Amino acid sequence: MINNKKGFFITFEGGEGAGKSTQIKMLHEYLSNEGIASILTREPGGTKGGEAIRELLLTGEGDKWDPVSEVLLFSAARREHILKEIFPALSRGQWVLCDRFSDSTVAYQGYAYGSKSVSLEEIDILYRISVGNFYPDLTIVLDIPVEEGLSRVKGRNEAINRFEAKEIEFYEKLRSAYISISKSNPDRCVLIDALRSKEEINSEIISLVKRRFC
Ligand code: Z5A
Repeated sequence: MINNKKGFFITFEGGEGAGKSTQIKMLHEYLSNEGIASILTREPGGTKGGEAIRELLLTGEGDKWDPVSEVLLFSAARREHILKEIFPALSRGQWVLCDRFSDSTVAYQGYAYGSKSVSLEEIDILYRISVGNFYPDLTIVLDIPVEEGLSRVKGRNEAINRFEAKEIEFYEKLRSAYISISKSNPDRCVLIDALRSKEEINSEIISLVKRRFC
């Protein structure tokens, strides 16, 4: 689906409050200081339609959507994002830094819902329909103990969304899912200990990016 990719595609993943938004901004600033053009985007979102779908997905009651419906909505937002933002930026030679991407679908809808989770085969079929045979160049997975991540989210003093008011078991399954995804994709994913200062994590991410791409 993209045959003139010039930039790199880096995704940030992890459980609640792991520090993805903080770290993605720090990397964006570092790249800009180095003269490397990058765009910072997020899922669900990143386009007008994607942001409208985000509003549908994040607001309301926890059980507002069936897990399959959620995957369909995330996939529709992802297709818009890929076609209208991510591929064009990569073709222009910009790097794309994305706050969450398809591993979130696998971790949240594929594992964390337990017996109500969507099968990984179905998630994979929808990925191929909405994105095709295209994957991030690097996925940074921030790992943090559940209690610490949730306490950071509460400390932010912002309204909580549908995914931030689940039972503790949900977040434990989520953490295990991210560890398992990282182990299954060792060439693409790097698991990073997020229970450190923002600056320590940032410097590990910069070293990693320099080793891989510079
Ligand atoms: N979702 C899904 O289910 N399926 C999918 O396919 C996709 C998404 C794509 C989007 O929410 C939701 O959609 C998401 C999964 C679901 N679930 N939730 N919620 P979102 O985009 O609104 O939120 P998020 O991605 O989950 O972000 P977050 O976990 O709430 O936060 P974060 O980005 O990981 O952390 P942060 O905002 O950078 O930091 C949190 C606080 O901690 C903040 O006050 C920071 O200043 C502080 N912080 C950050 N780093 C540190 C360190 N190192 N030390 C101390 N304090 C820190």
